[in-house]
Amino acid sequence: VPERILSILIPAYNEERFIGALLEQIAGVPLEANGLGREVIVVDDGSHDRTAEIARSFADVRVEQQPNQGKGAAVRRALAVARGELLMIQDADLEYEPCDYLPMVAALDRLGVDAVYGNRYHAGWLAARRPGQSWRAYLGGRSLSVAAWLATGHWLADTVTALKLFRREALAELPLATRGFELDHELTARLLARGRRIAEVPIHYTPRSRTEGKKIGLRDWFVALQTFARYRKG
Ligand SMILES: Nc1nc2c(ncn2[C@@H]2O[C@H](COP(=O)(O)OP(=O)(O)O)[C@@H](O)[C@H]2O)c(=O)[nH]1
Ligand SMILES: [Mg+2]
Repeated sequence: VPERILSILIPAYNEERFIGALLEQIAGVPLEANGLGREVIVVDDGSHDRTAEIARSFADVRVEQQPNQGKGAAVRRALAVARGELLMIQDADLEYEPCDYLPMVAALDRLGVDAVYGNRYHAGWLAARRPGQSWRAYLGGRSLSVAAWLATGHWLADTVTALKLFRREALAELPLATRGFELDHELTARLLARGRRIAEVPIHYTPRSRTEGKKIGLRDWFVALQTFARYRKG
């Protein structure tokens, strides 16, 4: 059986504080021992810091650079060059952890679904807000689950999670159009409209604050609503 490759796609914008530690953590994930090949792609989206330089110091990491166009554009650049049949989107800022890759791949295979999303909200509703997570981020994300459900008819506990795993064939057919944070929601809406199945698996999450560099905001919440509505029919 030819070994499957897991492509890890990392959009990075001014992440010099985190990118090195992230790439070291990825190197420590025993993918090969679990029958997977690996490909790591960092798309430096016009950073003004040492993000690209640090990423390039890792021998097995492919680094693409482009002028700043948004997270979605960086993810799409990575998708365009990725060779794997399994595609994992991983943020560069260590809010999400590589130790969750193998459980997500296992769920993809066990359930036979087209995508697995990392679910941060697995402690039940009362305990669901994560330590250190702002009410704004928490309620923003959870309300977008309701919006996505209204638009698509499918319930995802954590639709705005950034740790997402896809089978290549499910993504390959999508005529993607967005370039910002809303690419996540375009993917979700278009996949569900095509009858693709998305499962959720509990993951680790360590939120970071605006002062630590979080960039998503209220405007993105409105854009998310629009995006679910716009692509709900595919
Ligand atoms: N390519 C690109 N990536 C970005 C941009 N802004 C943020 N990112 C990356 O997208 C990921 C998520 O950004 P972040 O600000 O942490 O958003 P949040 O955690 O979803 O609130 C991180 O890996 C960032 O480096 C941007 O303008 N362009
Ligand atoms: Mg983040």
